[in-house]
Amino acid sequence: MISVIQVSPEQYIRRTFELALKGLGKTWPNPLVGAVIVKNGKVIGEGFHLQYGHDHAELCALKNCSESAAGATIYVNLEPCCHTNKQTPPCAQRLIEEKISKVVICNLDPNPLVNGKGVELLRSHGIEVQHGLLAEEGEKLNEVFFLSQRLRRPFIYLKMASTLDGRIALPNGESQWITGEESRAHVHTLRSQHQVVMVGAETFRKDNPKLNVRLPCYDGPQPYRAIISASGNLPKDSQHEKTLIYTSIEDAMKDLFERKLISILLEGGPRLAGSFMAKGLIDRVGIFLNPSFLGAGPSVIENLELKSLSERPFLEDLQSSTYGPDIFLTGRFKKA
Ligand code: AOF
Ligand code: ZN
Repeated sequence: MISVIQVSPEQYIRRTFELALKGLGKTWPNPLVGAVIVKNGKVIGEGFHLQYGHDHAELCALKNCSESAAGATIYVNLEPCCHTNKQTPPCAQRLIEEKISKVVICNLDPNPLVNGKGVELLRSHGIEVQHGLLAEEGEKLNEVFFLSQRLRRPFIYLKMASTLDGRIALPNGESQWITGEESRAHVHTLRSQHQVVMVGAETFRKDNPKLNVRLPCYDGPQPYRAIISASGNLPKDSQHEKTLIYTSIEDAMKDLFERKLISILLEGGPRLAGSFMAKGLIDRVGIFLNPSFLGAGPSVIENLELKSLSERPFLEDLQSSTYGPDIFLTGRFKKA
């Protein structure tokens, strides 16, 4: 007896997420995209967007096809692009040429140059198009790209580390090693997933941090360092080629976006973090909590200055994990 295992469209879309994630940290300012091509119930090609400037996911999957893609269905987590004034040729046009018969999409592309036009172009050539499958999950996967396209500014991920009572140092300033080794190692993974690591001038002057990725066998790009300093008065060695210095948050947001630097890891200090938070400019928080108490000393967030309890910013969609002795919590502030 031959048994045929039916794979649902949602399962193929889930597979596109897995493929897309292989580009994490390398595709910015482009989104994470994966594609699966299925013909007669069999996967004949898979691909993903590996890096900015490289083939888009659909083209990569087509290049990997074990047979002609004519008559096949392509599953892709983002609407195929159709604009031409850019690095790579448009995917929708290529799918038409390859005689793909059906396109199943998770999210429409919020890029105003695409946004529904890719779907229209495919449909105008008689291709069946479905979209919106697992849309919420797809939004989470591409939260950085989607927010930066919609709000025309970079996505800010605030990384913090504190004791359970939210303190980061003793009143005398002693602050080394609040969290464990495993947490500190994970910070390097976070850095590898962002284009820019940002700190305030106070943190920079005090710790003179390298802010680079130090992971065994890491050969990916090193993030830019961005320093916010109202006075611009920084030590000489801060001026190396991958360092950007800004005198205000507003200048930083504008210039980073113009430079296509859209994924920013903000590493403190507490006053800068509070100023960003007060302006509604923090999009995701990741905090390492060491199961200990200090009872006194600076808090992980300063400068927030709320007028009532109801104003306090609330994280949603919390996820927790552990790194050695520490708990790691991450969540998002409500989307705009
Ligand atoms: C797709 N598939 O895999 C990706 C898409 O500069 P380019 O040529 O890489 O184009 C970038 C734009 O294309 C990007 O802003 C987004 O709208 C879309 N990304 N589209 O069909 C992909 N990465
Ligand atoms: Zn494309």
